[in-house]
Amino acid sequence: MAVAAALGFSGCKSTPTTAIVVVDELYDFIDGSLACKRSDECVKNSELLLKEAAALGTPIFFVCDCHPTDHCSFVEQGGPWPPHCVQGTRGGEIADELKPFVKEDNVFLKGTNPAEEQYSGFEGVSKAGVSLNDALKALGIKNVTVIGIATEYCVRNTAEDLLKAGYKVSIPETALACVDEDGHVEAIAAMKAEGIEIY
Ligand code: VGL
Ligand code: ZN
Repeated sequence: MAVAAALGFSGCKSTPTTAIVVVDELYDFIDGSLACKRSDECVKNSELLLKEAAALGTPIFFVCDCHPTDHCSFVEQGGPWPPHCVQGTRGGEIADELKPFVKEDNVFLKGTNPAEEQYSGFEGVSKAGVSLNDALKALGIKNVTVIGIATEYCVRNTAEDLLKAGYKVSIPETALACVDEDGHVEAIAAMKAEGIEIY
């Protein structure tokens, strides 16, 4: 920097504009009450991708379903899902393989309000009270790579909200897991048609 300044060079734009958003790679979606298809492959490929991203200095964000015991999406409350990702349980924990990339301020919780279903991580909130969108904006992020679980629900809703907010959104298909294979195929086609890059 000092050398560059002495040469009258104001510096190149080295701010990264790409971030990775990891959606719900949590034990209930991997091997728990809502175990998803392709989850082993998803976690394995996510780990590889995050290693590469970390080496490049690409910011990594985690979105985590985090429900109270009486969440409205649970069958007992009239919702469609078995209890899952209950606050403080193993089912709500991020996969061990991805834990090395978890930091104090890069985890964004959603679904914490018992009365509200929240598939999208777009408005997930960190411990410090920052929303995912605000964290991305603060870093000047323009491109977001979305990976995780489940393709048809939280991945799709998060990706679509990011797209609507003006981000360029890309999804590597091998780092996804789904509730249902047909639902996965349908969601992939719909996202592609909307302008999300699937690769
Ligand atoms: C999800 C069902 C219920 C998801 C979350 O992460 O896709 N699916 N809660
Ligand atoms: Zn949920």
